[in-house]
Amino acid sequence: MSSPPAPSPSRSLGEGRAPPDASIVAALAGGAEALRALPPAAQAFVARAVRLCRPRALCLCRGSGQQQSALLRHLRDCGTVRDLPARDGCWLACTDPRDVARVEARTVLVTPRPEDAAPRASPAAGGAVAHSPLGNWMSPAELERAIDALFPGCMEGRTMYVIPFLMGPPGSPLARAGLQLTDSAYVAVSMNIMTRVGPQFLPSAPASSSSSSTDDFVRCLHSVGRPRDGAVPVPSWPCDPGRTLIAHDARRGLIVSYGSGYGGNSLLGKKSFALRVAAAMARSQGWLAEHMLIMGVQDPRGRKRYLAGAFPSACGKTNLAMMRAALPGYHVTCVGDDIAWMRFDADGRLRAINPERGFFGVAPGTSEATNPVAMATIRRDTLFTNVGRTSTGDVYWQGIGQSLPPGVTVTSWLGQPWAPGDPEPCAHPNSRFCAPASNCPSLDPAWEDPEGVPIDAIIFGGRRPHGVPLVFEAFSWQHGVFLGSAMRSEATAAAEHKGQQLLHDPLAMRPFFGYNAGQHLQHWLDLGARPGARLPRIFHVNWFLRDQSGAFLWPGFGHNARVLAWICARVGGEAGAVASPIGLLPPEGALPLGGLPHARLFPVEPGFWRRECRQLRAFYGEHFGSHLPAELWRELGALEDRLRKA
Ligand code: SAT
Ligand code: MN
Repeated sequence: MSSPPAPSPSRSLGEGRAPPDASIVAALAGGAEALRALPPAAQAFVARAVRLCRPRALCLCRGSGQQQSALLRHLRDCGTVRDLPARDGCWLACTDPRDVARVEARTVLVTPRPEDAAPRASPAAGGAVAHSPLGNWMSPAELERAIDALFPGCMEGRTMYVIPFLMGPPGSPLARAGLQLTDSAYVAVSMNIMTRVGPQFLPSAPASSSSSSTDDFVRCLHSVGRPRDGAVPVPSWPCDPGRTLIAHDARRGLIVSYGSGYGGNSLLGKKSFALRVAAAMARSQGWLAEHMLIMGVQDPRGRKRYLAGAFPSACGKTNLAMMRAALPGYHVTCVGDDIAWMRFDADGRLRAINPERGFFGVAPGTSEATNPVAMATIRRDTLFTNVGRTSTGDVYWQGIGQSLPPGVTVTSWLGQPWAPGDPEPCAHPNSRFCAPASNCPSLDPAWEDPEGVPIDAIIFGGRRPHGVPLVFEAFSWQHGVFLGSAMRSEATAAAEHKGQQLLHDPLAMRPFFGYNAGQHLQHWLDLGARPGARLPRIFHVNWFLRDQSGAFLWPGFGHNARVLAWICARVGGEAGAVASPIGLLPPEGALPLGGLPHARLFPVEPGFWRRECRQLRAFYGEHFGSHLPAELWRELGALEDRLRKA
């Protein structure tokens, strides 16, 4: 008789409360101290990960400024970051050029059945992985196999950073804890900017003895990886791009990421937890986790409204959230620029928190003209990645809006000498700044209110060069959800896609859905049907209309305040609207257009919209099929009817 197979090293990575093999951990440099500070369930997770990944040492992250400085000095000594003497407390990291953006093709949701992950994720016969535009699926057994192939010994010779963190303001009913283990000090430093870090944020005991292991904190295991052939062409930025995997098992509250140290692939509090896993939690707990900015708009009479806005990555969410209104008497404040967690309160109002504590914004194009508030936010204590560096120790990128002083030279993100006019940009198109929210001069006073801010309007938008008006309002919540489901935008540099293709991006969540996108839309519809819900109005905006020569029609940026003013007036019942087949439009003269003809900014061309309907019908059919809520098929049919009569 053959002996039973040895237990897989990954088996039950996320489960169990008792710390097994605590002695292994305690034997590591820093191990005993790291363990003692953590509740038993967290100790168990660390111990299992240590046994699997075999790091040389453990370092517990406490969220202190002192530790942050020590980590940055360590990163400097490793050549991962350089200081930027022109800016207080600022640093520049340059990555392996193969590790520069989210890797959507290798990002998966782990569920027993493929249809729980994405509407049309159908694996090839007997397969354990399936790809679809609305999400990729992996079976739990395949995840175990992948962990066994990727993680054993992956941290050998490295330190494992133990990062307890909180998403959301302390004390908020919406805040949730996580524990990320990573072998990247860069990730530890970034997490300390983007989230609230410290062992005090981990719940000390599970809510009840019957609670599952997902109730206390989300377990996040991350390694930059170790290529099989041992080749690390950029020793200061180890990664394993050929085998990258970012896997989410929301049922187990487990996120496993291997091979990339960049952005959303590795800062697991952000897209992985705050969007994908949180969306799955939100579905069962009756709230929403969405890819949305949150902003306050105060009008000249001092009345304040809060808006949430969903736009695909790199469509100007940060610019909008930090806008300086170019409209007299209006004042805009920022609650968050990327993610909103929202729930209805006892009075039926939708309230939103920003689960993050920092901004991870696109650098190129950020300037005093486009986003002066961001420029102020990144003056100090900011970690830049993949931007250019000047000989005076400052940052530089395309569209920074400042010419180089005489004699000042630039080194590109690739470490090459660079001069204005060179064909390649000095900063990678997806280069980023990572800055604490507290640096932001327009930060809303209520940004850390545990109850969240009351949301009066929801805005959907994308980059649409033609056909889609500057702003229009949905007829109803259902119609608004339909508008969200129908969102499309030009591809951006935030992921690996190439070219100027128009991508369908429902709710701006396409790469971030945490469960079947059809069920996510159904969850929106269900929340809207809740008795007593005082629903926000829903709008669609498009700042990106172009004329025949390809130039933008609308000045955008601070001038978008004119559109926000109309939205706030609609919310307050003070502005009229004109019905059209696609929704409610501002009447001519309702918002100042700076001399631009109304008809060009508010095109409602039946031919364009009929084409749009045909493409949407094809997209719905091909990618949602029977998983699309019946209400949304009905909304599409109703739009087609209205256009027929137009
Ligand atoms: O790299 S991130 O996913 O964090 C940024 C983005 O895509 O918006
Ligand atoms: Mn984003």
